[in-house]
Amino acid sequence: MRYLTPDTLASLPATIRRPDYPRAKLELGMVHIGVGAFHRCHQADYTDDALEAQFGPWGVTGVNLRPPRLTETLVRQDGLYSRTLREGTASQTRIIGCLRRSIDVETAGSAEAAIAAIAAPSTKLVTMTLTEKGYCHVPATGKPDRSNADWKHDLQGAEIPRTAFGLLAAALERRQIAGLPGITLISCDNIPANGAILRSSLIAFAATRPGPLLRWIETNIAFPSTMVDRIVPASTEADGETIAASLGLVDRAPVVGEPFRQWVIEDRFAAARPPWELAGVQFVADVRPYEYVKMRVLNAAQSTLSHLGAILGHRYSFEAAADPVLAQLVRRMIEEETAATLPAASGMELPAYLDTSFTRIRNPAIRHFCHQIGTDGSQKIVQRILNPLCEQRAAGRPAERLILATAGWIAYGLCGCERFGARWTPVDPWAARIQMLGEQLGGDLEMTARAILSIEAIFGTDLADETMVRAIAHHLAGLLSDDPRGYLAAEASR
Ligand code: CS2
Repeated sequence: MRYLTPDTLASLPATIRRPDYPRAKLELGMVHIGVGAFHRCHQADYTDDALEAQFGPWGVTGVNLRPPRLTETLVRQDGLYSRTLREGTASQTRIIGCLRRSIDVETAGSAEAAIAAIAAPSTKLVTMTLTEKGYCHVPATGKPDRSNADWKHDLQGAEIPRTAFGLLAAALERRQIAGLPGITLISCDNIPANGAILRSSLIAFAATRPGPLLRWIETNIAFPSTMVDRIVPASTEADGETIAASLGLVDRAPVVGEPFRQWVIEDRFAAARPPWELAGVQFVADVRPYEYVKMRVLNAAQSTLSHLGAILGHRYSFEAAADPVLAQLVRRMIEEETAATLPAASGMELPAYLDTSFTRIRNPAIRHFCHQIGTDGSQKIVQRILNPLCEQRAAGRPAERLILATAGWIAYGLCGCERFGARWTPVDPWAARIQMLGEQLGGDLEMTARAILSIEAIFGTDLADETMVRAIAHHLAGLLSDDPRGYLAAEASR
């Protein structure tokens, strides 16, 4: 079997687009931490467009602190991989070339190569996709979680860091000692004010180290916040096979996403950057309105459809979105409740943005498992569901459907309990706690709701009142009954 490599690039069918720039001359100017499917299909796709529009020193060094192992995939293909966009039966594939180097910290047994890449004089910025929980923050407050096990591990000065903070602190210290200029750190994760959260966690981490590092970071590093958007499920074996058939070669790191993409970045840089605006990236003074709308509409719809969808037996989010009961519930939640909490974001006005979001989630060519979206829900529901819920309640406006969506997440977690049928094993930092509460208290749903709502790291302090307890317990009884569909159908039309 032949594989995708620089040597086999020329043999690809003519319909496959290849990097249209002198890749061999591409210098390394950026590092990306967390090379997963989303990075490969989003930031790297934009960077290849920018390189084609205006060639410059913007090659990427990819760094993974944990699996997936790049040594088994991208390293063997010299960083080349295919990205395919699918909508219905249409599909379009290109080969991305900007990843010029890949480093696996775990496999290397040392972070030295990654530290050296970030500390290199030619490096101007570091982008990252760490997932929500990679920021080691308390979801409800955004503050660093000093009890986080990986964070504590890295504070000991571990050889192989488990968090981006261990790696960044070591690399930035090296820059500071060498008298090098500052750089820009760009979070590309779905957390509100992601630049501010990245900054606050990094500052808290650096504050524990002796010397001038903390002050150096404060004066030399820029942390623009960003809104990133493209639906990109984890690649599957079936994707690999279909793509191998269309390439006539095996690609060990294919990625499949939807055609839609958006990237909005706060215009605040410490050093040069790629001309991403030539690829359609929006540079704005304040990214907040864009991230609020995206997380409270698109992401909230995905999470609610996935939690409730899994309970109704749907496998994929496109199936859940095509279920009339769930679609009606989610539409009404956003139109009648969330909409009142949305700031004005240019080009993202309702109802058009909501319609587009539904069309995107319903794309049957994007097979996004409900359980993938349900993963780490405790880190997602705050910005997607709980913040608009708190705002609606504080303003004395309706919030019933946001409460139902909250109950949906809790019920999704309780489905892991023996008592409720052990239907699946939720993957979430809080899964064990919820499971324990469900097993111990599940005979009394009000007690269960009260105990779960008082987890402050998720719910803060505004949602643990008796009105919420009763409403959530009522929904749990319906969602965990023998007829959750009947329950939701009645709720949808109420
Ligand atoms: C999804 C997101 O898994 C999830 O949490 O909701 O990955 C979503 O597909 C992206 O944010 C879309 O931009």
